[in-house]
Amino acid sequence: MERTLVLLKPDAAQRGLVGHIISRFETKGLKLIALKMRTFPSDHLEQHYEVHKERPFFKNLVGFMSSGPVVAMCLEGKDAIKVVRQMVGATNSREAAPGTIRGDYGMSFSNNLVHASDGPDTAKSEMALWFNDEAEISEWEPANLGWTYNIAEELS
Ligand code: 3AN
Repeated sequence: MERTLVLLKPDAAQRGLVGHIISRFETKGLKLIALKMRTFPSDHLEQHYEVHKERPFFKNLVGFMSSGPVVAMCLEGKDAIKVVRQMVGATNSREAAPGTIRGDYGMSFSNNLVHASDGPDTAKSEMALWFNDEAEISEWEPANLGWTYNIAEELS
C-alpha cells in the first residue's frame, strides 16, 4: 500500500467543491487516513513549494494558497500516488482531460483546485510537513477492503 498527500486549494473551498472532490477519492476506493482544514501561514506554504522558489509565479502561488482554507489529506491505496495524479489531471485545468478533477471542475492554470504528491520521495516529505504528528494519521481497515481489491491476487 502506498500513501500520498493531497491538498484542496482555497478555490475548492470558495467554490463549494470540497465535498465533491473528497467524494471522488473515496468512491474510487482510496482510503482516507488523515484530514484537516486550516488557513495556513505563508512560511508553511513556502516550505511546501520550496522547489518552485525561483519561479516567477512563486509569490502569487504562496499568496493564493495562504489566502483561505486548505484541506490537507493523506490517502492510501495500491499505487495511490499515480492513481491520484491521474485523477487530478494536467496542471492547466483548461487542458486537463474530461473525467479528471481539474478537467471537470476547473478553468484555471493557477487556481487548479488540487495538489497531489508527484512521487514516493515527495509524498513522504510532504506528508511529514503537513501531518507532523503520527497521532494525526488514522490506521484503520475499511470493512470493504476485500471487495475493493482481490485478496488473493492483490493483497497477499
Ligand atoms: P502540479 O500541481 O500539476 O504538479 P506543479 O507542481 O508543476 O504542478 O506546480 C505547482 C503549482 O504551481 C501548480 N499546481 C500551479 O498552481 C502553479 N503553477 C505551476 N506552473 C505555473 C505557471 N506557469 N503559472 C502559474 N502557476 C503555475
